Amino acid sequence: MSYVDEIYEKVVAKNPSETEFHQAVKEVLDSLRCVIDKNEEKFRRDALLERLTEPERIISFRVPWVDDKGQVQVNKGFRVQFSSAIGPYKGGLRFHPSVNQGIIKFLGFEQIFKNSLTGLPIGGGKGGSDFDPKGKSDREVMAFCQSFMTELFKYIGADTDVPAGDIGVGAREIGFMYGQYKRLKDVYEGVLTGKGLSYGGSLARKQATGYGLVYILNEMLKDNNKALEGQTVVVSGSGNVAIYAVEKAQQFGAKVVAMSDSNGYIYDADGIDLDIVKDIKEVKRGRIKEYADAKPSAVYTEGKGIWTVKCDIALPCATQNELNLDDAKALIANGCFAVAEGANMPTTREATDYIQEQKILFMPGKAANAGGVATSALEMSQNSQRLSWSFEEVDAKLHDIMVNIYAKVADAASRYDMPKNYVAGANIAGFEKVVEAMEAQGIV
Ligand code: NDP
Ligand code: 2IT
Repeated sequence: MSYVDEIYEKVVAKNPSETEFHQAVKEVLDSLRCVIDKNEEKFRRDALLERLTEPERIISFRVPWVDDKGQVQVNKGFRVQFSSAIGPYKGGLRFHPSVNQGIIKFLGFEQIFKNSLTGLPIGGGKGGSDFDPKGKSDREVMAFCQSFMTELFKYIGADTDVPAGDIGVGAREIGFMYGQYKRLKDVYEGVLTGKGLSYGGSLARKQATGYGLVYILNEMLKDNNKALEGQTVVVSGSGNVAIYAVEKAQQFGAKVVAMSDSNGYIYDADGIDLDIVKDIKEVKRGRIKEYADAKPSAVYTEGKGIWTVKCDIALPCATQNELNLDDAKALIANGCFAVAEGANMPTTREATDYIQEQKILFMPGKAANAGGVATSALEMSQNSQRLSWSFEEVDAKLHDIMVNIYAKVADAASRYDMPKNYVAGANIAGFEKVVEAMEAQGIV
């Protein structure tokens, strides 16, 4: 059996029921086959893939907190410190009821290659909790965040592990966690990114993932003799990534006609009015349904189904496995010619394979959404320098980083005779730097 197949079997056997982790590992290993096979004996002797797929450390802990009725609640907390080969562990925290160890491991594993692609010195990590911030009061969210950090602070630090936001973790949660870290450790350091601007945050971090997604999409389109201007775009989700993807796509002259949340989706033939969405989501913490009350041209549909909306370009920006094979077929039947992943692994493996077979342009999340973590790394640099750069400076750096990622991904795909296979290109290019660093540092 080939080394790659052997490792995939081992990963499944050793981590039963962690299906998202299996899925992420399989996709990466399938792409790396051509690289590993060339040097199989050496990689096998060095147990390179065993080391790459086993996190350096997993911390899992109890998070007790008191709700507004005086009832004690208990959640699970996690931090997976996956790889420090190229820098301190870096990756977000996700607060969502679906969170379990397998989901955090898939996200941490993806983060290793994504962070490598940014070209910046950051390793891979991820964390979170099955806590659901939805419907909780600010006091309850604060109580939870303080309890979560009371355990997590022991394992993180500006040069060790630097968490940030992800689903359910935005400026409010980062603020509460930062306050508690500072209180416990008595140091004012850049231990989290995505901070508020008044206490060490970076301009453009809030926009970075969505803007970066559109910057790399634009590169991919240009390289394939297409343009974003005048295209009809569908964006799933209506959180941080989705909102700023819509904003930048509109700035490039695209027309965005649909967005969603976990309850349903809105279709607005006149094009989404983003100020209304921002007010509903960023100010009122409301539901996307409310958009149709505010905008007469919009129709709200309950449930999944956003991918049945006719578009040229699809940007899944909500969550993993939200775009399945039927969705991919519906998109392509409607003339969609490009998909770029704002979320982490939003496209199922079957859907990804189908999209690639149909020769539709496809940019995988670990390249397409890397602008968020890249700008987090820029926030770390500013914190170390005790300086703040202007919005334009950070945005220009983000733009350059995304252009570079596109070039690296396209180049790796071509070098291995798979031109335009950006899935393979991203996995190979991300892997190359990590493996070089691992080999240089010996058996650790
Ligand atoms: P937010 O919490 O701001 O928004 C998440 C959005 O996705 C909401 O509209 C939410 O709807 C929807 N959503 C979440 N879970 C589900 C689900 N199970 N089914 C359907 N819809 C769902 O998160 P972000 O925008 O930060 O993150 C979105 C994606 O982007 C995630 O995959 C994340 O890992 C990825 N990402 C985020 C980065 C960042 O910088 N924030 C960086 C790179 C990737 P509802 O409100 O109804 O739950
Ligand atoms: O998935 C991701 O890259 C993020 N949630 C952002 C991580 C970060 O450290 O900014």
